[in-house]
Amino acid sequence: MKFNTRTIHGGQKPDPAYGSVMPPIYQTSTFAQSTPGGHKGFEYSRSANPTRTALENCLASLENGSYGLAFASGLAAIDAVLKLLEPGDEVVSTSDLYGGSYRLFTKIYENFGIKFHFINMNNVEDIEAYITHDTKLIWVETPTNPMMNIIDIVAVAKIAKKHEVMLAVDNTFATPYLQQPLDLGADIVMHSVTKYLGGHSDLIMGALVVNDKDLADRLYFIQNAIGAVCGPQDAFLALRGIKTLHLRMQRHCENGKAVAEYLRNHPKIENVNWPGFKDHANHEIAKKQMKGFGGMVSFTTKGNNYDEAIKIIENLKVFTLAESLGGVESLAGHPASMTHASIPKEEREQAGVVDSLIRLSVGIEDEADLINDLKQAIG
Ligand code: P1T
Repeated sequence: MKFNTRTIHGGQKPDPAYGSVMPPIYQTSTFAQSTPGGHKGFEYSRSANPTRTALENCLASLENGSYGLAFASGLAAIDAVLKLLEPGDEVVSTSDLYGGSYRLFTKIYENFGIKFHFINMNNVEDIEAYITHDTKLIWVETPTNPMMNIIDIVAVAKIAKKHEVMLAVDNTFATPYLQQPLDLGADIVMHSVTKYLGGHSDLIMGALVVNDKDLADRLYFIQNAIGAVCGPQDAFLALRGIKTLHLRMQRHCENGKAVAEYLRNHPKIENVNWPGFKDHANHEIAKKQMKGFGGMVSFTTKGNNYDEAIKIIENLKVFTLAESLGGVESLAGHPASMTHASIPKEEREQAGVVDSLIRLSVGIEDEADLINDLKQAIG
């Protein structure tokens, strides 16, 4: 089946009980057994729940993977990957990434003896300088949050294979509609389902998809042993959201382009970060590994003027000032004080997350309303 069909049917068939077309919300913690071990495939909802299983199979199908696992949040999914590691292990990660991922790495896992190297992966060869015999994981976010850098997944995968290091890709910004990291050589693809997959800003959820059976078994063990799973109601909402992923992403890409181009031509705007621009540092790689450039755009005000940035954010009317992204509605954020506040200022600014940076999650409203809103807000 083609991708657009799998968003609707992946992992789902009419429910055997009554033929319900949508997977029912199996709102139950446990399942009756006729004799110990005598059950119909489900025992206890932390271990597995039919609504969650339908979602996990759907996610695996969308990422061209074999095994999907759904978690209580994106960070819970990342946490499960890190639990594959042991004290003394090392991780090489992108330096420009979601602040919460950085916080989990440095404030939780460094205490457990894991060492992280945060590096600029624009030149993929630079990664090799940080790989030691203790390196177990390369963590890549692409496009990066919030600078929209693009990392060459095929090139990183080659390095990972050469050194027998696992490669995980946070595919939250791109979604499997635009980019399928497992096909490009990644071992694990991770999502904050909260964002484009859910698509309606009505749930918090994370996911992992892998191809390797042994890796899937280890992650399943962690998922069940730790218990940071999503509930059946949220699994249902995610399944419903995913059914329009392909349509929404088309419009996100169109509106993202229109907004990026508008901002770029505005005299009061300095830099606009969007991988669709021909002069974006890694535009060619984006073109190679993505089907489109997405709906995320970030920009700075002329002269890096912080007050001007705050004024714009406060003036916006159609864009809502809020954390998160990927919903049908347009959101604006101030990474330095919101999503990336947990990264020390100096490190943050080195990655480009300066105080005048504004991040937009361009929604699927009418393009003219979005442009007019920016026009009146920037003045
Ligand atoms: O919020 P949660 O579902 O736990 O997902 C964490 C996460 C992981 N990876 C990326 C790339 C993300 O953007 C996020 C969450 N990001 C935001 C809340 C944000 O506004 O950027």
